[in-house]
Amino acid sequence: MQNFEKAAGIVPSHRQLEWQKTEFYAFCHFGMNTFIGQEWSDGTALPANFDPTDFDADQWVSVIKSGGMKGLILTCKHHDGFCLWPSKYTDYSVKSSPFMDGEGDVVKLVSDACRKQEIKFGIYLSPWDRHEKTYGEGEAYNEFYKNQLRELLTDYGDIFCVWLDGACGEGENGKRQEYDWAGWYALIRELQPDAVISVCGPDVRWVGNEMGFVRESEWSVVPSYYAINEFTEENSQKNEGKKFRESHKKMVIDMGSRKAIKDAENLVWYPAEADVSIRPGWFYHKAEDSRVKDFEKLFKLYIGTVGANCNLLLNIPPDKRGQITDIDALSLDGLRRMLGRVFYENLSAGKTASASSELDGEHCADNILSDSDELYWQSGEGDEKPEIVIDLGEECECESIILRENIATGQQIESFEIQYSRNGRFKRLERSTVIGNKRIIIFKKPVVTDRIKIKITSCRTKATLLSAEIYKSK
Ligand code: FUL
Repeated sequence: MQNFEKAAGIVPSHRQLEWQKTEFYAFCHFGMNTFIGQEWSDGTALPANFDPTDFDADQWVSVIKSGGMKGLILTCKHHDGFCLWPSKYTDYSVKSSPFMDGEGDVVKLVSDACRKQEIKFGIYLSPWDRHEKTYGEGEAYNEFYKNQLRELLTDYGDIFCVWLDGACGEGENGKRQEYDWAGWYALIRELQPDAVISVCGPDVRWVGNEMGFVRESEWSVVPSYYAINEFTEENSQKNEGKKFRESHKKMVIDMGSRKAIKDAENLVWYPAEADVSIRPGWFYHKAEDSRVKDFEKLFKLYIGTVGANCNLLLNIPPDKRGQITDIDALSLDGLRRMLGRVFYENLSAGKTASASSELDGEHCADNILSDSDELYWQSGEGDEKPEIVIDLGEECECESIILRENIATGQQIESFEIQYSRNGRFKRLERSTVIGNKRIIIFKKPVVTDRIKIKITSCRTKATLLSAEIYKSK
């Protein structure tokens, strides 16, 4: 069996599948840096600095929900080591700060707000810790880190993601800490078996840059050496500074094509996530209030990530009050409205579809137009270039299409075309590569037609589609 056939048989775990459905969720960088105007403070800033004047976690979650996001990941501890919860294992935390007279617990307040407003909650716990004195001492730090993980994974309800950052700015002459990744993973699996372990972890792949640049063909099945932490760490941030956030030069562009995986010994399901900040920095800085990405930029970012088989983790940093500013909130609200306008009317809902082949009656073409997340179409044996035609019943103006593969049974489609019928013949409208969880294509020009064809020009061992939606904007 060739590797591309093996790749076609690799499927996501249950936790990866659930994570993939989350699609678009928020990062909240909040902590010591928020108050002292830095991105990477060195762990010496006094806890007295941490003093939000009007903290309101419910407001964070309302704003995040208004942008259409389905989860929130909080920087419970960033590189400076300052903890947003009263950890028993250090005094460098909220309990030594003026916040709620040392009685506050930001992790509790935020996780409660997420649960109340029904979005998922995840944690970021920086492996690199510039405050903790055991950092660099091997076992002692690994135990300290485990203890902190245990606190966060037992006291705050269900956690959907543990985000392990590969960044370290110690440099060659700095402290060197060998992380006990395997021990940490085992603990995460034991305490929160449904949580994905992202970035320096086995479940979710960092796309490779912080600017939302996504490969044209983002494969979720890749050689297993991309899931080794050294690979991620090597490409992660090593110095404080914005240059890193604006570059994608070091990225491996072809990770998953037939050619790229040809000689790989092992293949894994390792889907991509893009982390991007709504502002130039990850933490809030007043001076960047005028540089918040507007809704049109966010829209492009959304289409370019979520619409290219890559989940989007958008950072919205709360300010010194402990709230998300109106500027960021306005952009998010604008994004949701724009999505509502562009994908206004699903012209294919309730219509019919036919295919060049169907595996059997349970995998019929009409399934792609149903609302169900279980029903999907699968091509028949031996059909190497399957086609599926959606009959809209009447001439309509079509502006975009959203396609989803049934990734629960693997990622198969390598390339496809969208065609439209004109005077009884099909003409090519768009060409694209992989689909995966979602491919969104906004047509270069709207077309008036009564039939749209999805022509799969290359697939691995079969083709599946979970859904196809054809839209007209408002
Ligand atoms: C990077 C960190 O160094 C940044 O400060 C930020 O937390 C980003 C999400 O990851 O590696």
